Amino acid sequence: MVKLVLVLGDQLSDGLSALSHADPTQDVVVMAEVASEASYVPHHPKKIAFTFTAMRKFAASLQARGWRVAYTRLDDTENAGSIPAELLRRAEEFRTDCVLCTEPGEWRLILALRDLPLTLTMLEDTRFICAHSEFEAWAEGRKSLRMEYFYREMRRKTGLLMEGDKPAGGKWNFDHDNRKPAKGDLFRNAPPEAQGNPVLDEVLDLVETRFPDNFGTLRPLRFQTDRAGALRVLDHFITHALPDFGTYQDAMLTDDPYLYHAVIGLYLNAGLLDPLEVCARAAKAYDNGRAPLNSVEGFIRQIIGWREFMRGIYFLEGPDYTGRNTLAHDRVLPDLFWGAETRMNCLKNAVGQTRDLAYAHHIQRLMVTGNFALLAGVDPAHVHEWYLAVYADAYEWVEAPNVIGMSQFADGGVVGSKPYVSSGAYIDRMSDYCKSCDYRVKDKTGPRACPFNLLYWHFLIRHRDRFSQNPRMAQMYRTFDRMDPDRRRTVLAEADTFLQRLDDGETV
Ligand code: FAD
Ligand code: DLZ
Ligand code: SF4
Repeated sequence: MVKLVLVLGDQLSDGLSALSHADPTQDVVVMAEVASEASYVPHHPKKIAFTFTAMRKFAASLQARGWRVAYTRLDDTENAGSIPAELLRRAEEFRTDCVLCTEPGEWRLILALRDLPLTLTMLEDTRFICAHSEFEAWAEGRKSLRMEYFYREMRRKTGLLMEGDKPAGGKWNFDHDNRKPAKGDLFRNAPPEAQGNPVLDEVLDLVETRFPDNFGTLRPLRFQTDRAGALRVLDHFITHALPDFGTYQDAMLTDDPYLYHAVIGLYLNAGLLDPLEVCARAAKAYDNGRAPLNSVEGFIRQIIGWREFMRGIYFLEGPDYTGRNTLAHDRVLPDLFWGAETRMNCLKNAVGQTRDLAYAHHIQRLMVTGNFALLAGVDPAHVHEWYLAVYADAYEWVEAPNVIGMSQFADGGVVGSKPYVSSGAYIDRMSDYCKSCDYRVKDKTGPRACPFNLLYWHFLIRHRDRFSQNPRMAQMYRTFDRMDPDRRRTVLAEADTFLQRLDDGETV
């Protein structure tokens, strides 16, 4: 019997397990642009346009290689509106009840597919280095799951940067050499931008018409939308940015959104690049003396370490993970996240860049927007929805552990051993934001005190019972306790006032 081979918008890989297990001479690939996927969160228009364009091009490349592809466009009149409904429609059309798919990256869709009244074979997603069973075996019996130990296993497994059974350079992790601030450099080479193409132009018009109110600037869209383009971005990164990636990976600059970052997350997650090929290219640059170990190790750790670890956590923790709220935070996400005016220059920049590019790098996500949401006590479900919507690389399997876990500590410490919080001093050290801000980062109290300075103490004191015994946080509590009592009262009272103004919708 003919099989329907489902290929989702983030499964655009020639080596996809569902495709490898199908027969191009008789099976039918099903791909569908559907309202349910395009609107379960208000995705950034660039993300929708990237996804649809890449889907259309991938479908064309499959057809060129002899596959029969049943492709549904968003505006097709018979579009059934969701992936399960499209499968049912195609099952009737092709008189079959057999569906072959690769496991989707979201519980939501996995559960919906399992509910279908069709015979479904769901194959493992082999585009990842660590299978679910392997992660479960690694996690079994451990008191806490720490990325660093998992990462070492992945180094051993892949042989990347290994000299026999020892790590290259004698250490697993070279972060000690990293984390320097960066200076503006007019000659820094940004990732190659794609020019328009007819497929993209058509999709841009569609997205403009169908999603006029979504947060984010649609045009110009300069992302690559096929594998050849994604490979060009990778080449560019390896040659021009990788050598400095490690040193400046935590730096933030107003006029340079990309710095030395690869800007490949969206291509990796959509399936246009393969994580092992990316890491092999970086390792080769080290072997050839073209990039130093601190950068190459740091980069490879992000991919075989953090990326795989986050996926492992998402599937290990189960479908309720996104609803966790250990710190019982319940503030509504402030409007400034959706572009409302703010006097905080760091947030204005990180959110503005996100609106324009559907991109922000890790430290902007973690230490600016994430840090602020956590310090202000925003409901992690709102924060999760925002991140899932606004970044072109956002899919729940990787976004949720980063947001619910790493950034908001809403999972109570599954991902990280302590919350990522900081006062304004960290942002000042790593960026050029503070010097153009209405607030003064050196002011701890008073009318122009940096809100991060106030909220930092407010957060720690709100959660004293939970965190004061944490050995990595005890010093912060000692610092607070050594402050003059009047000053302590003032800091907390000013933080309360700030939060009240935030809740009242004032421009803060
Ligand atoms: P680079 O800095 O050049 O890093 C190279 C690659 O390493 C990335 O493309 C990515 O594949 C991987 N990587 C780096 N850090 C992580 C990490 N913490 N988790 C998983 N992979 C990582 N990444 C996503 O892919 N999708 C998300 O939705 C997402 N949401 C995030 C939300 C928050 C609050 C935080 C703190 C981080 C999030 N990240 C997410 C991780 C990271 O910020 C992005 O992967 C990275 O910014 C993508 O840009 P880049 O390709 O230039 O990355
Ligand atoms: C992100 C996205 C969007 C915007 N639209 C579609 C779509 O119309 N059809 C589709 O197959 N996939 C889309 N995707 C990617 C899916 O949301 C993604 O496959 C699931 O969330 C699982 O990770
Ligand atoms: Fe952000 Fe505070 Fe610096 Fe302003 S002073 S940019 S609010 S950290």
